[in-house]
Amino acid sequence: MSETIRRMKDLPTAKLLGAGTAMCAGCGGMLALHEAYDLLGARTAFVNAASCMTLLANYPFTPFRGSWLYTAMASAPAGAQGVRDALDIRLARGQLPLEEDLTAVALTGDGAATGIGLQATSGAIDRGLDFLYFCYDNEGYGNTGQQSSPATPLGARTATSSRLHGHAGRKKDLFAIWVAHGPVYAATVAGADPLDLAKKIEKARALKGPRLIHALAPCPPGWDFDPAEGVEIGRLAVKTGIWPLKEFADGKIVHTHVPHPRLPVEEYLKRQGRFRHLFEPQRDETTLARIQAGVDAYWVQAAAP
Ligand SMILES: Cc1ncc(C[n+]2csc(CCOP(=O)(O)OP(=O)(O)O)c2C)c(N)n1
Ligand code: SF4
Ligand SMILES: [Mg+2]
Repeated sequence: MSETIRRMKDLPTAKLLGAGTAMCAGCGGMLALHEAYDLLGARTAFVNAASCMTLLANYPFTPFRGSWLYTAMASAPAGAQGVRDALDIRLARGQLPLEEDLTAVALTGDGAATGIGLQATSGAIDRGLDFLYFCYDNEGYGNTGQQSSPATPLGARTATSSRLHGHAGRKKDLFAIWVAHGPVYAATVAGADPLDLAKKIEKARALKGPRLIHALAPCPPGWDFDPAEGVEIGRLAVKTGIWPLKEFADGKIVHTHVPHPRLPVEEYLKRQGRFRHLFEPQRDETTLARIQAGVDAYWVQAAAP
C-alpha cells in the first residue's frame, strides 16, 4: 500500500466523501448517500452503475473505506450478484471469517433504477439476492446533462422536454415497482430528514434479501436552484407531500411521516427553475392543477383503510 493510499484510508468519512471529487456543491444525492454511509460503514462493497456518483471514484482512489466496483448502467444488480456469490463461496470454503463478510450495495441513479437497469433489478429481486439497492433520484439523466428519465415528473423542464410545457409524462413509481416484487424491505428517504433516513438504513442493514432505499436527490444544476437551497427543497418535497416518506416491511406499507397540514405543491415547485415556465410569463393553471391533483389523489389513497 502506498503512503498516499494509507493516508487516504486514515481520513474521516466526512473528509473522504465529496472531498477531491467532481461532485457539484449542494448535491442532494451525495447528502443522502453520505448519511447512509455513516451507518453502513466500511463492511460494504458498492457496485455503482454509470451515473453522477461514478465521479466519486477516481482510480485508484475511492472515498469509501469498503470496496467499489463500477459497472455499465444496466448491470449494477448483476454486479452485486457476482460480489455476493464470491463472498458466499469464500465463506463456505472457510476462506473468509464471518466477521469479514460484506454487504453488497447497488448504487444507481433513477435512470438506471427505473429504466435501463430495471430488468436486471427485477431478476435480482426474483432470485432473492441478498443486497441493498440505493437509488438517488435526481429525476433525470444528470450525468449527461439532465435529459428526461422515466423518473422525471410532470411539468419539469429537462434538456429533452418541451421548452414551453416541460415533461409531458408522469414519474414512474420505483417504490411501487419494488413492492410489487415482494422484497424484504423498501423505503423512501430524503437527506433533508436525516433521522428518518437513519432509522430506515438501520432497519435495512439488519435484514437479508433484496432491500431498496430510494432517496430524493435535489440537484442544483439539473433542477436549477442555488446549492444553498437544497435541504430546504428536500424539506418542502416532504411537507407538500410530493415525496412521501414511507416503508414496506412484513407485507405492509407504512408512512413514516404524514404531512399535516400539507403545504400546496407550488411551495416546492416555485423554488426550482425547472418549473419556472409554470409561473412565468403567465401561470400554467392546467399543469399546476394536474400536479396538485396527483399529490392529493396519492394521499387520499394512502389514507384509505
Ligand atoms: C446503456 C447506456 N446508455 C447511456 C449511457 C450514458 N450515461 C452515462 S451516465 C448516464 C445518466 C444516468 O442517469 P441516472 O441513472 O439517473 O444517474 P445520474 O446521472 O442522474 O446520477 C447516461 C445516460 C451509458 N453509460 N450506458
Ligand atoms: S448533477 Fe445533480 S446529482 Fe449529479 S453530482 Fe451534480 S448535483 Fe449531484
Ligand atoms: Mg438521475
